[in-house]
Amino acid sequence: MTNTESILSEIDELKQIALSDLDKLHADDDQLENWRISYLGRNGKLSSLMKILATIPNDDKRLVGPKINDLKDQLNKTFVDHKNNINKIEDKSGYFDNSLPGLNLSSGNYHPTTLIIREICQAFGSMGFEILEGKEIETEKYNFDLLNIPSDHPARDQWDTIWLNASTEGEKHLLRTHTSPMQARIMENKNPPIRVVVPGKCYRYEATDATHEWEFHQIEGLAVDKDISFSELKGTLFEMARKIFGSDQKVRFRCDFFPFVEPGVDMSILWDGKWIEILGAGMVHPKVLSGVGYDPSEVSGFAFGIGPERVSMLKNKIKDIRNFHINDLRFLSQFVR
Ligand code: FA5
Repeated sequence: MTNTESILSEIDELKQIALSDLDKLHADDDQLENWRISYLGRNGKLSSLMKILATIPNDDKRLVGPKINDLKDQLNKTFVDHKNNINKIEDKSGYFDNSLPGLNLSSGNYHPTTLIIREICQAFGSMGFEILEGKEIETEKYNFDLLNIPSDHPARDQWDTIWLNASTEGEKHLLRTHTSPMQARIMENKNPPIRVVVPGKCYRYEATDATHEWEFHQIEGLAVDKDISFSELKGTLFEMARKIFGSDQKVRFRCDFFPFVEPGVDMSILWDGKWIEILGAGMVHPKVLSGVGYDPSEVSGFAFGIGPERVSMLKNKIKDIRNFHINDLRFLSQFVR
């Protein structure tokens, strides 16, 4: 083999070895720099080839010289690309460092309102109540009229209402001010015996403060059957309070007024030495029963409406109901279940 043939084959060999060596390097560290010095440095392998170039005939130099220059350009470019690639993406395909710590995956939690609604519904579920949901947009008829709240009744003033522009066939629509409209809707579609709870959102056009939101939840309850008495109302709500707050929980019933029940009560629980009201309730008014086609002399029932956010505030020592809506993870992430 002539000197020229030997240098040409050395160029090919060097190219293969250099590229294969570079391909094995996956981190931008000393090894890369060592590769560069070893092949492209002043005393590197490419420089040695240049020195041999001086020893071959001039005619052959024209053939061999450009080949060495091409190799130099190719190695330089491949080196820069390889280094950039390592820096740009941490894609170390084929390379995995088992000793690296794992990535922390963050997972979401249920919202505290969802948690308390589930807990309360579960308490009633264990007493034989089924769970239904209703519509947030209601008609005047179901939100007020069928609940014995006529348009001139002062009780309508209690619920400053968010009326909607949409009206079909003369019916006025609103964002429901309570979940009680579901009482009439359920009784219209079912025959007794009925035992049902209805969780859902309500809206009232009112200023917010630490215990009032304009958008909040209620859980409506309704039981209708032959011979349902007030003592069953008390027993059911007392049992719910014990399931939610503990077996020695004390409760208090006081007279209250809601046009759709007679008699009406509110229930408070003894919490931190104070009586705190958590719900309104009563025996379903005979006018409500007859309004949906039931015979009040045949069936009777009780109904109640609980504010789950208020229950959660007591259980979890939450000072301001507005925390439920401000979407602050420092608050929300405390309710992991
Ligand atoms: C009612 O809304 C009746 N529909 C409840 C009822 C149902 C009575 C069936 C009789 C029979 P009241 O306005 O008191 O009643 O609300 C019931 C509960 O909802 C309150 O005890 C409270 O826990 C919650 N609540 C009422 N207004 C708000 C508000 N603005 N923000 C947060 N919670 C509220």
